[in-house]
Amino acid sequence: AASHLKSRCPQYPGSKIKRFLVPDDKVGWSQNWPQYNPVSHTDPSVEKKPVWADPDIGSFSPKFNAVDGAVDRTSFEGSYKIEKGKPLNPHGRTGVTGRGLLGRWGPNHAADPIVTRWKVDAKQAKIFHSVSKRPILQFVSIKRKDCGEWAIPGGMVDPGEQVSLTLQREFSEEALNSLAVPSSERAKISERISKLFKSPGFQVYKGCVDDPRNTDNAWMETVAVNFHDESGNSVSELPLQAGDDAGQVQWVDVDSSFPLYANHSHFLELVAKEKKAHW
Ligand code: RP5
Ligand code: MG
Ligand code: MG
Repeated sequence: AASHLKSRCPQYPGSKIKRFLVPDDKVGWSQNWPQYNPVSHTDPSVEKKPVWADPDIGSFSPKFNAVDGAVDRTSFEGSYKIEKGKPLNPHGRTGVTGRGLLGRWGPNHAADPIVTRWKVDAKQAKIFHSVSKRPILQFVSIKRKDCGEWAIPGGMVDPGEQVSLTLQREFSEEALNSLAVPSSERAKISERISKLFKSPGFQVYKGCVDDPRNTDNAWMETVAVNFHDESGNSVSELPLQAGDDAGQVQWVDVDSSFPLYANHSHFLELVAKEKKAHW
């Protein structure tokens, strides 16, 4: 249940909706709970049928647990159940039904680029943490406009898009503001950035995200990949500029005490472990 806390945040984001309270021992669908009376909620932004959203169930029956045309409706966590035509969140009850702010019924696939470098002093020497005695990593973090929380600059995988492209595109849009530069210069940014993103990277996590937007019938899943600038002369030299759904962007020390959106801290912990860095 530790990975299903933000999915049960009392107040549903961007609304006045209060989730039906789900205690830890009633999260699992296998727990019989006749009193469960979740609130149905689909945000107006989703109801007005934007291109990124599914229609309502009834008029529409997608192929769940399958790649449905260009939309990947498979889950990284195995086959999910369908009840009365609606998919059930593999991590259990959330206190809200419908899609809330999410466009897809079932899994909503995202990608999270974790771009890191070592924290160094004026002489380019690694800085070690006074308590853990380990070198400190820094990662590119954005402040989300929707909730004001610091986060990895991730975003949704477009229908049919390769995850490797989503990682690079979302990083460029949110941390380098590529959408605001003329297309001629955009090519230059993507050239510099694609070098780092062409390296295989370290796949940190693949699975459900404990996102506050999750509902009983719609949830976030992600592939989080670490791209590390070991020498500090690749991305470290690019000027960061917040764009799209990012309000601010900066290099942030990787540290367990820094609060992050959803369960992004967990992804950074895995990066720190792998790099034997301070956490
Ligand atoms: C999180 O939401 C993912 O981990 C990813 O960082 C992000 C994708 O959604 P948007 O940034 O497009 O809202 O669950
Ligand atoms: Mg984005
Ligand atoms: Mg985003």
